[in-house]
Amino acid sequence: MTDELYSFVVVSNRLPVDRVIDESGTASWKQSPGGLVTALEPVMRAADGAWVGWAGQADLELEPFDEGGIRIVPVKLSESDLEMYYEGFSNDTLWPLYHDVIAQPSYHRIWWERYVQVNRRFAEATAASSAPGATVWVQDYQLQLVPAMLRELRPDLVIGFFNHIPFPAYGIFSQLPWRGQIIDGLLGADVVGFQRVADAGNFSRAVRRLRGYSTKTPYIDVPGTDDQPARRVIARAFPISIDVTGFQELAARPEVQERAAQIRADLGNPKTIMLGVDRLDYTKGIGHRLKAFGELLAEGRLSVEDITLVQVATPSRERVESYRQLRDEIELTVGRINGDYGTISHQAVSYLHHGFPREEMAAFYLAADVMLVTALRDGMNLVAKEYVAARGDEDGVLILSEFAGASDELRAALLVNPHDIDGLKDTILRAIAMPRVERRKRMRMLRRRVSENDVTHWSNSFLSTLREVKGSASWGGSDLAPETEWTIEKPSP
Ligand code: GDG
Repeated sequence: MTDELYSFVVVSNRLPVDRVIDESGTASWKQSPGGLVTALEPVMRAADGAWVGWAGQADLELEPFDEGGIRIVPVKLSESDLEMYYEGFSNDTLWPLYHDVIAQPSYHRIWWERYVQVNRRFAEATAASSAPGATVWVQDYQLQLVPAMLRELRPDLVIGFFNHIPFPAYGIFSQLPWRGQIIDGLLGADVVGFQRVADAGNFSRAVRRLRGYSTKTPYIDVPGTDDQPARRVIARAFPISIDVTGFQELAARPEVQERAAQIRADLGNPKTIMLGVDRLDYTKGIGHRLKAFGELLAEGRLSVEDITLVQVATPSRERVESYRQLRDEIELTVGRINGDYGTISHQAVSYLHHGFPREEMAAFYLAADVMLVTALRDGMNLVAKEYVAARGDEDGVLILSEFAGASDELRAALLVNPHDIDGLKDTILRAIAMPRVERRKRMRMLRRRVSENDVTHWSNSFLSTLREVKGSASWGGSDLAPETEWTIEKPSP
């Protein structure tokens, strides 16, 4: 534990650094290139910031250290913490539940108990690192109890929480045996941020149904108790984004452009390259897009001579049973499609089950004529935004699921319901045949939208809302206009 205190503290399950061990066995740290770090780095430097989280390796006991100008405060997780708190409750209970029960959530009391214990450990590490009156920003569904635990330990702190995944409708959320505790945990924050307006609405409804507190968008009034004064919590949407400039610059590099041309040549210069980039997760609708593509080949509406689907499926949560099953299903389907329709010179699906450097990802985006994002449920989907940011040539067609948060902003994409396989097939054909003029028009609109809201805008917007809370005389005194910046059009039926 650290004795040093910080005025801005970010808390997330995973630290933004990876431990790398060189050939001589010496360990060092490498910053992982996530959008969150990019966005928060300037704030971290300016505000004397620390980051609390797990270092990515079980049973590793580490003292706080500095890396890349950020104070890193590691929280130890044992092998059994990982099984019960992380793979269990976070990824096999909350993840499927919050993604509308696409897979069956498992409810185990023993997992819940460990989730409570580990959340307390994070809260204690954060309390011990935070200066008086510090601002703390807790990230994501693994740590939903931290805000209330932290408030109890340190009522002086200003606490924000951001949920990166959807927040489900009450009919689904109410399945959770510990639903009331989760709501109380989140209400410990001053600002609870969500990806979509609908998620914030679902949360407020759950608060009304479970606790009966009065809500008036975006406010929730939490009554006082013997120990704590009444408070006003803000629950609203702050749609996350990417480091747009960074991505644009990456994609504009000559070597990345050359690599994109090389990818096209290596695939045999097909007329159309279609691309999917996802963690291998059942929420991403990879099976649905393979089904649509396979049927189009079977019906002769597409031919492997003309089109290749490149599917990057980054390995993910491989110790969770449902993910192992998914991998088997996807790989069986890919094998069948390639076996049925491939030729010696043309593969139907180029399936890549590994991660790539960012440069290679950018080259994939540049090479792709059609980008397929067919998530069945997705908090935001940053891949859609990265594709748009990469396309400085104002070309390429984005097919985007209306069930991804990104569809609220990226209205100029071809929006699809991935469950409607016939609709998806027709949309794929429409994308392939789309004239250059329409492609350019749509891509320009998409690029404008993505540029307006980059990840720095997202973090500034969240943090300025938190600052208003901090600055207001009473907790209920914020005069923030409800949903001003993020009023978003409703998806079409
Ligand atoms: C969660 C929510 C929300 C993927 N493969 C490689 C690679 N990636 C990068 C992508 C993108 C990121 O990972 C994936 O982000 P997504 O948003 O698409 O999805 P989740 O991982 O499920 O993220 C999601 C997000 O949190 C943020 O709030 O949008 O809804 O589920 O940046 O490019 N990057 C590299 N190699 C790979 O092989 N370098």
